[in-house]
Amino acid sequence: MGKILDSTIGSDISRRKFLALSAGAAALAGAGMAGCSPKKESASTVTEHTEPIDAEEGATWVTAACWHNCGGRCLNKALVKDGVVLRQKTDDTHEDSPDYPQQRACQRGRSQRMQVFGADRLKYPMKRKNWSPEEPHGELRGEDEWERISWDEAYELVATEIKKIYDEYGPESVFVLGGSELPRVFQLMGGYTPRWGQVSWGAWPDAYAMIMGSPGYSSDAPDRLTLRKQKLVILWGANPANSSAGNPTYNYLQAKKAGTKFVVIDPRYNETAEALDAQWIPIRPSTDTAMILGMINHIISQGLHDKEYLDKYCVGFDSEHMPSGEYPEYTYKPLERNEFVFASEPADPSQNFYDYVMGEGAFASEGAKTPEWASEICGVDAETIKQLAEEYATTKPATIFAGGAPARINEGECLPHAMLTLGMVCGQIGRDGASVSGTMHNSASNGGGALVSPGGAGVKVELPANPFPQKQYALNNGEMWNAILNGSHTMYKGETRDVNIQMIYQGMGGALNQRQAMTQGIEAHKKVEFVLTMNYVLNTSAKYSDVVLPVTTEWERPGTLLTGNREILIYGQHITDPLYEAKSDQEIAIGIAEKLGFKAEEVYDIDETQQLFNKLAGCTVLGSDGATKEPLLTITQDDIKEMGVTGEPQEGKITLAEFKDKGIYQVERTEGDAYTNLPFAKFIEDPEANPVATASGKFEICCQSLAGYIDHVGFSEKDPLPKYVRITEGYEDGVENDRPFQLLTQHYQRRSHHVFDNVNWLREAWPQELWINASDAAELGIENDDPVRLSSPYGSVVRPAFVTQRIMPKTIGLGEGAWAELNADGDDIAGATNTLSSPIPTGQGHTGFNSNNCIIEKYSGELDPDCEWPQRVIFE
Ligand SMILES: Nc1nc2c(c(=O)[nH]1)N[C@H]1C(S)=C(S)[C@@H](COP(=O)(O)OP(=O)(O)OC[C@H]3O[C@@H](n4cnc5c(=O)[nH]c(N)nc54)[C@H](O)[C@@H]3O)O[C@H]1N2
Ligand SMILES: Nc1nc2c(c(=O)[nH]1)N[C@H]1C(S)=C(S)[C@@H](COP(=O)(O)OP(=O)(O)OC[C@H]3O[C@@H](n4cnc5c(=O)[nH]c(N)nc54)[C@H](O)[C@@H]3O)O[C@H]1N2
Ligand code: SF4
Ligand SMILES: [Mo]
Repeated sequence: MGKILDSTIGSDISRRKFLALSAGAAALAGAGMAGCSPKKESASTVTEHTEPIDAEEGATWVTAACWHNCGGRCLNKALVKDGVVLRQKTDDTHEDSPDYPQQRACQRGRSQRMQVFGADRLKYPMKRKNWSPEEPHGELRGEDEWERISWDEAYELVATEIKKIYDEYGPESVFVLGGSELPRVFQLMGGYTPRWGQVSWGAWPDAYAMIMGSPGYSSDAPDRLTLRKQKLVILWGANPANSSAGNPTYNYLQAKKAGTKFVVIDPRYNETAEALDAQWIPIRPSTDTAMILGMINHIISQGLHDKEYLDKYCVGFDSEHMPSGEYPEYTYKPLERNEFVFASEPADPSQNFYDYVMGEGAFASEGAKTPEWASEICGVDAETIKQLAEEYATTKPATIFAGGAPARINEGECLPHAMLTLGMVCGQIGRDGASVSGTMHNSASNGGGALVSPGGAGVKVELPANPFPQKQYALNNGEMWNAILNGSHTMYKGETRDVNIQMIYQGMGGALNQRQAMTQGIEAHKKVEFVLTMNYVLNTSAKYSDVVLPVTTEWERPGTLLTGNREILIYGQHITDPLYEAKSDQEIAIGIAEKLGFKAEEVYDIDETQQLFNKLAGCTVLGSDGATKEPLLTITQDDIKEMGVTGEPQEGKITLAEFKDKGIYQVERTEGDAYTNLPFAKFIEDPEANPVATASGKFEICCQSLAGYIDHVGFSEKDPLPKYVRITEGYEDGVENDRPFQLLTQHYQRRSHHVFDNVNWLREAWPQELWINASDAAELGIENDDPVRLSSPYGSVVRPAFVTQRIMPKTIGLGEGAWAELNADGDDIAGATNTLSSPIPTGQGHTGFNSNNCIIEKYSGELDPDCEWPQRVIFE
């Protein structure tokens, strides 16, 4: 303890505060750590305190931000005394009811204090011992020791290095993996190379936009009250109980109580299927398109398709209704590629969907896409395919909610296309709230736009535009490591460009751990001249850097407004002053800019408190007419004075004091109110007057613009029709290449991606285990909890097996986001899924994380539980 205290002298936190803080942490640890005794280095072992502390006297409850990209948005409160958090709780601002629910936090939010006050917080600016601008010794990244440096030294070093790289190699040599603050300085310096590509929704975004003429791939879904009127809901590779904590599963339960039947199609009997007691249809990963085509074939064979709907609202179903090539002005432009020209040729009538799926006309030799044909590929028996097909075609309204996962595959565009086509064939899109969409994450169970929103920060500095902003100049996720190692990347089809990346910057995010092919990424990190990371923990990106700058968490900043759930806005407040020497990203950006000769005002013209005020003053809520935006907050001259900002008093629905006190504004919903979301209702009512923004003005089963776009991007090809294609690293490849196990990298309760993976409470509660089917385990002699090794051409992980019937045979499930930990044999004993994934650029530039063929074997070594591993504590 003495050592820890010594090292905090001169830092921002006082001795008294640190003692209390440690006591709080110890008490918390005692409450939560049963069964897992962390080693000395752990956050939770600072136990020395001699006097009992009446911790709660004079403490107050403050709304504590939970700011992660976790698919939820909930109210967390912290009991704070002198900047020390004693306890946490969640929403008790009003009585809970299904219509007006509390916004209750998950286990991660409730463990947040273990992250913010963890012993492994980055405390000081630091550099790698063997790194200097003259001799970088890149080969030692990830292995070298760390040296504490002062902020002034850090700014000087970073600025000198940046200047050198801009002078020697030019702005394009600076690669920004993510993070929004320092890039402002890079813009002042002449620009930088960005990264691009969809990781979350797989192939949904561009495919949906071009097929449906709407950007609402996630929000074009019934709101939670309309949901209760859906008679059938198919959760297709969606697991909101895991991946949308908060209220979505509760909302689904209300629908179930109202009579909705739920079906879950997933290689795993997932937690949502369990909670809803849904019909579970296990399926082979990445073969869903085959199942969908089998369903459609059966629906048409039975005469259950909605011919009238198809004729009126869609193009491409049969030879009579093909796209004409005469397009109205194209309205939706997702592409950032202005030079791209859309197809203007009429489609060949022989290439229609009916003939394809029924095996007729030009497709006679390919054969019909019958349920039996589908069953061979997807592993679902033909009878089940027929049963679901008939049920979906005849139960109205019925909605399909897809997760991102089934489309998070290589060449993935046919999946959303086929699923949307299934909806069209049954007339199930746009009637009575029914829809087909990738409605996961924040919008799971509750479609529609935000009802309450924050204002803008009001930063008015006009930065010079980055001359390399477009996809052509950015490095795609699937190509970036290769581009660094080999000096070239794809601009668009047939056109590559040379690049010479010499600096990697990672602000918010952790691409090294969270993008494909981490082992290749590590090589790329070792190759360049300089790697800089800003974070509050030593995540994988920080570990492989030269200079690491410690940032504050949201709890140490002036406050923040949190969005995501359409009905609520959360006001997270200042909980504690910056811990140790941490600074905000903005402060750091300014510090570096000043060393480069810029003025602070050239980066930000107003400070973070003023930015917060502007966001508060600009908060709006949608009026009861569902159209007019009204100011949310009443702000007085005294409020302005108290915040020490400039602004004008204003009138709104609630006072700033009330918002601060509750920490949340929640729009009350009633049956039939103006906040009801009925996707495409206007188009269905009058398609001529309200065309959708596709090339043809209708829903496109034959979508030339999507095919043309994919072709233009240049990574893979897509037919204008939704066809089953054998994908790279899919089921068929696995069988053929003797890597027959398909890896699913599900989003896991222990973490929000790689955030929280350092929290021992969560490690203990949710082990990083590898799901394997009991029949496969028996064949390989693997028993529950046995350590096993899973390998691909890119790497290998070792983890304990969870032997279960809850996963499809020849499928492995492993939660994504563990912090990679490579041992001397090169095995990643933490089980980061991107140790195994391959760098494959594909489709619209998305990432096929779930196309990953592996082999599995029993592991002979020992493996301690990861909740007993030492934390990454650099300085005490
Ligand atoms: N194999 C596989 N890989 C996947 C996925 C998958 O399904 N399978 N899913 C993908 C998906 S959908 C996503 S969205 C990505 C997410 O991956 P990332 O984009 O890397 O995001 P997070 O894991 O949320 O990491 C956020 C990081 O930012 C840091 N941070 C938080 N706040 C701040 C701040 O204010 N300033 C700074 N400087 N740092 C901050 C946190 O400590 C953390 O290290 O992962 C993808 N990776
Ligand atoms: N706890 C937690 N929640 C999160 C996140 C997190 O990291 N942790 N991340 C958030 C973010 S940024 C995102 S993008 C979302 C992601 O949300 P999702 O993409 O919906 O989540 P996943 O867990 O990847 O997959 C959902 C289900 O799909 C199944 N699945 C996988 N492949 C296939 C397939 O080929 N076919 C079928 N039918 N099913 C398949 C998986 O077994 C899983 O049960 O989650 C958000 N929520
Ligand atoms: S779901 Fe997300 S926002 Fe809600 S408590 Fe959990 S981690 Fe925090
Ligand atoms: Mo995501």
